[in-house]
Amino acid sequence: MNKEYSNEAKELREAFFKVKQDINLLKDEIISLKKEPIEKNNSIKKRALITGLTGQDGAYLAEFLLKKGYEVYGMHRRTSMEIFERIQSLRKRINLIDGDVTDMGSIMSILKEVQPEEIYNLAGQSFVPASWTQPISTIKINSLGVVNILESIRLINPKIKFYQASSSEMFGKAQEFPQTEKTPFYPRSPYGVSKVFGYWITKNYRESYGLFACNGILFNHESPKRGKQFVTRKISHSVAKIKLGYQDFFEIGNLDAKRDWGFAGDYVEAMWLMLQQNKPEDYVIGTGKTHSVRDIIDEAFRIVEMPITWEGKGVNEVGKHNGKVVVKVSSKFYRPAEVEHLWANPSKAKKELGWIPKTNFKELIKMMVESDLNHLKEYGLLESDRSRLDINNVRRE
Ligand code: F7E
Repeated sequence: MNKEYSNEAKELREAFFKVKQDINLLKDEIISLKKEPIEKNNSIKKRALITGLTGQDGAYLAEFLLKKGYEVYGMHRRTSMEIFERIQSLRKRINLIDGDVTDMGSIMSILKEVQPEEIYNLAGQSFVPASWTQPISTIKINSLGVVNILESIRLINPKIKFYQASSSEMFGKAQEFPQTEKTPFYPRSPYGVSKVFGYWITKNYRESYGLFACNGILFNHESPKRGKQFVTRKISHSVAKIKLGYQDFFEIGNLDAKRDWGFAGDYVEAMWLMLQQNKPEDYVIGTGKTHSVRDIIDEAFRIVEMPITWEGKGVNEVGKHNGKVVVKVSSKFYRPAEVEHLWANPSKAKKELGWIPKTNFKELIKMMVESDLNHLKEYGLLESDRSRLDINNVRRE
């Protein structure tokens, strides 16, 4: 069912879908404005600055803070191609500012201009495999970026509350199960190492200068807005493409890696709650349940009514539906050092923040697969997706 188009037809088709998408986004914006009036009791509007606004978490947090009545400022790095896909429907309600966490001067001017009460540092190089190919830039953004913001806060207004996006990747080769705020770190990638620095410098500025600075140690959190290179979205998108006949199979790495997977929309509330406490502290945020990559694949195919069976071992393992291969293991997705199992104990967050995740694993995978199916049905396979398929019709990421 692969559709072929002439170049002109392709351009027209893309333009048509773009207009259709813009109309739908406008509709969404109107619906969300009608449905979700800003919470009352906000006579004085709080001002929040989000770095990394254009990422998955930035989009959910901006939406959350707008509903709370905040004035939201979103910092984004100016690039030749601007990516505002995730915040399209909120764009008119957010103040966008050019800035870069690796450039302390730019942070200082933004703090002077915006005068935020709260800063959420979500900017980062977040794709773990890219941290082996670009370790230096990963460290510049994920480690030095944090100290640039903390220094700017210290020099300009030490009353600003600061949230640091710390990561369960810091536990890496986990030293105990499940992991709590007290579990020692053992990072397994330059990404994990860069996040350990971010964690400690945040804690250190809290202890050295009395800053209200918190680490949210977030376990994997996913959504339909997740980048397609991360395993959950890679699976939901591939399964939707297979179901609709755009692709025959997809390739995957370590099937047995286990993570504590939750919904990003639930996790941004925990970020906000941390900054509303009387005392700044660090919190583990996760669901308390783990599943393997294989579980996600089984569940995603079950949702589209294409149950699969597994055959073979290691790199020779395949997943089949009705005797046809739909998943192949490939060593090119293995990591130089793997994190085999992460499992959160979010008791402290539950007790002190009153935070509990609302979405379970099955609901999360269903939400992601259905979103990809609906998007593909409405817009077809976009050129940007097509170009990432190689001659074997396999996504290379
Ligand atoms: O991999 C395995 C892979 O890339 C999850 C980031 O948000 O969460 C995320 O990091 C697991 C790993 O996320 C493929 O080996 C198998 O064990 O979805 P991921 P991640 O590396 O856990 C943490 C908390 C962060 O902080 C990060 O910023 O899945 N896996 N096969 C695969 N992973 C990918 N990407 N692609 C595969 O084909």
